[in-house]
Amino acid sequence: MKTPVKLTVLTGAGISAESGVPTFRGEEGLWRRFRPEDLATPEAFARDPVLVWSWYVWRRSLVLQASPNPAHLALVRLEQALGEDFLLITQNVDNLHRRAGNTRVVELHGNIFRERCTSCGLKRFSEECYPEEALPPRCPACRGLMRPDVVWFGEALPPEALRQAFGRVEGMGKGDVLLVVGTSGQVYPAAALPLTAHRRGAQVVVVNLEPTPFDSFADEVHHGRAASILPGWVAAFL
Ligand code: BV8
Ligand code: ZN
Repeated sequence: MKTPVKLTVLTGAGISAESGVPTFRGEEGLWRRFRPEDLATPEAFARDPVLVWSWYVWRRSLVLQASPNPAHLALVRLEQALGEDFLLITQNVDNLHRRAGNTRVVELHGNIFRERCTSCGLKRFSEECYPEEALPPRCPACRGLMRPDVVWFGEALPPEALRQAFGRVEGMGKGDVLLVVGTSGQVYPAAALPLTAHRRGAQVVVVNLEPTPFDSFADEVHHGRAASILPGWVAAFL
């Protein structure tokens, strides 16, 4: 067994593409049909909570029909082998990493199956794909407006998730590895993580269908589908 190294993974929508969940910026991307400012912002929700909820209910139904793919399962094998030396930081809100079996997961942008009350802050886990007439859902405690517990554009990321993610990469050193899978590197602050890791001397490995802004400084770049590349990469790493 090699000397234990810390392996951290950063994932984006691309890792779920082969589960049938559309990415954000690909040709079939979610944003193609809708403009981000129309849906994933607090202003959009204030303007039309039913429209925004309908989009999330549609995405919940898509994700519930999806299953984790070999790329998700390869990351479970990494966690099983590395334990505390493993951490998974995801931008995805589709809960597929947890459904696959990962537990050491930092959700930078929240979770589409969690919702919270805009008045009293109550949070609950729900896979409910509410019918139109039941939107927007009301808080069971105070009847306030429930919202998806995800981070919208212009909203701060959850402080605890930020602390865990940036604390992890800032604590990296030579020999540590950051594996970056399925992200276009357009959304900040998540997109700042790989360069921070690189600057701390960690080895950066990119697995993505298309070139990314990280390719220029990455130690290893694999262009292709995560579900085809990751199982082999993980087997060679362990
Ligand atoms: C913040 C949750 C500050 C919701 C998401 C200018 C104007 C306005 C704002 C900004 C600006 N400049 C910067 C900003 C800030 C903004 C931002 O970065 N905007 C970008 C677009 C320019 N960021 C924010 O607003 C963040 N908050 O900065 O707050 C602040 C601070 C204090 C106090 C108050 C405020 C919040 C950002 C979070 C937004 N929420 N999601 C929801 O999902 O509905 S972001 C959304 O994009 C998803 O989370 C998604 O994960 C994320 C990133 O996208 P990717 O995951 O990378 O997906 P993408 O489709 O882009 O790429 C997929 C990749 O996979 C592609 O490269 C493709 O080639 C590849 N791929 C495809 N198939 C495969 C594959 N790879 C391998 N295998 C395959 N099979
Ligand atoms: Zn409430």
